[in-house]
Parts: sequence; structure tokens; C-alpha cells
Amino acid sequence: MKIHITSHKSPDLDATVAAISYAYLKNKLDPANEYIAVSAGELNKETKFILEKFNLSEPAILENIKGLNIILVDHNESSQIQEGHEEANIIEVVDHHKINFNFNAPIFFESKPWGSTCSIIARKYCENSIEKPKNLASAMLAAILVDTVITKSPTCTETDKKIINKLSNIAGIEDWKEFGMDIFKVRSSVSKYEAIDIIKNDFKDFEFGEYKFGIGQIETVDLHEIEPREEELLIEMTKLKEENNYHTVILFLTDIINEGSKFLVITSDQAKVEQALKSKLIDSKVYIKDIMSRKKQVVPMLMEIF
Ligand SMILES: [Mn+2]
Repeated sequence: MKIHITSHKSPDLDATVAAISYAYLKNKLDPANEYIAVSAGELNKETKFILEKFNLSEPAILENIKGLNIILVDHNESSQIQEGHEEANIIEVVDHHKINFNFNAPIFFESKPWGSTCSIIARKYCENSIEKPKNLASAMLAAILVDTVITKSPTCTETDKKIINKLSNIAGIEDWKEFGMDIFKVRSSVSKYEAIDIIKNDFKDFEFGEYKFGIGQIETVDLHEIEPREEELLIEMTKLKEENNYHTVILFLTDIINEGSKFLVITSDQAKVEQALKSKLIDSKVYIKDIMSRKKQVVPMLMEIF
């Protein structure tokens, strides 16, 4: 039997490397079946950079998962699952996001409140005494460092830190902080990208009550690099909101050195968004100190009000 392990519609490094590394592990543990890592969309720039750096091939994009056997990694909300999922045979989920999942049959569902899905997969290698090839360990380390913002994000747990140390040993990467900074430099080099690509680099849809939200995040080592592009980004966000019927489109630019985020917001209800963020928007923008995580901070703040 063929089983596809897929990332979400906005495939980031964690989702992509989770699919690749879980397929490798599953093929070792269960050779009777064939596990294939696939992507639910175009890869973003740091994902391409890491796969190339460590000689891993890009998973093929699967446009529709109708009728296929599927394992979801790094997501479980239907708005983030690839087209055709209503008629897919989802057999397993491995994720570290809030659970908003419904399926008509019993399945394996593994959810851990850890900093990245690759941490959960790395632990599975240990539990099953399967060795990670060096290049895979390096890519998994990169994914955990990105998802936890080099351990600075409030989503980062002690378990993630232990796994980071283990993986850097296997990968032969002595200074994982420096390795992480190098990836963030690739991630935040926005100057040559179109505004829409900057917005969509790490963009997810959410439903809060009856409202559709789109929330993108960019982590950067220097907010000033993006500043000259802000007006252009707001214009693109306005278009995106109209074309896709969003109630609100948020892009937040996280300064990983100073640990805070600048929010750009296009919304149908400014007062309510301000209430959720506990901050006043000036010209659709506001800087909020100590906010670094979409999952653990921004989404819960919005869910409380909407
Ligand atoms: Mn993740």
C-alpha cells in the first residue's frame, strides 16, 4: 500500500522536513508499505535552501489527496489540509498545533505541545532505535531552530532543547545558535521578493467563529530591512483580503533579536482586533513587545475576542 505523508498548504521547513524524515522512519519500520513524502504547496525559500544544503530532494507537490492514504504532519485543521481531504483516507496525524480535527474513523493521532513537529519525529527515531542519517538530522535541527526561533519562542520546551543538542551532535554542528541565525538571515532577506511572496512565505488560514482570518509571520534579524516595504505590503494585504473574503489579514514581523513583533493589519473590524491585541493600530500598524508566536500568542488572543 502507498501512503503519502503530507505537509500543509503553506509548507514551511518544519512541515516539509517532518514529512521527509517521517517517511524515512516509516519505510524502515514498515517495509511492507511504501511511504512517500509530499508537499501541499510551493516550498518557501529557507526550506529550499536547507534541502539543497543537505542534499535532500524536494517532495513532489500533490495538488489533490482525494482517495489516497494520507498521514498529516504539522497540521490538523481542515482549512490547512490539501484539497480533496474530505475524500481522503487519513490514517494518522502527527502535530504540535491546537487540535481542530474531525474524522469519521479511529486513527492514530499524536499531538504534543512541543516547539516543532520535527521534535516529535526525532523522538520517534529514538523510541524505535533507528539512526538518523547525518543530513536528515541536520535538516531536522534546522526545522526545530526555525519553529522555536532558535529556542527564543514561548513554544520552545525543555524537550526541544534536549533534542536540539542531540541533533547538533549527530549533525556535527557545534554552534547551533549560529547555524540558526544563518537560516534566519536567508529567511529575512526580503529585498528581492515581491510583496505577495513576502506575505505568503509563512501564511495560514484560520476560522474564528464565522470569520476567516489569514495570518502571516516573518521572523527577521532586522525589522528595518522590511520597513521601506510596509506600505506596499499593506496594499497587497488589502487586495488579498478582498479577493479571498478574509475578515482580517494580519502580517506580523518578528524581531528575533529584540523579541517583539510589528503588526500590519487589514481588517473589517479594527476596534475588535485592537481589543484582541490589546494595542491601538496607527496607520494599520503597531509594534508589540514580547509577541513572537502565532500559535501560542496571536491565535489565542484573537480566539478570545472573536
Ligand atoms: Mn511546525
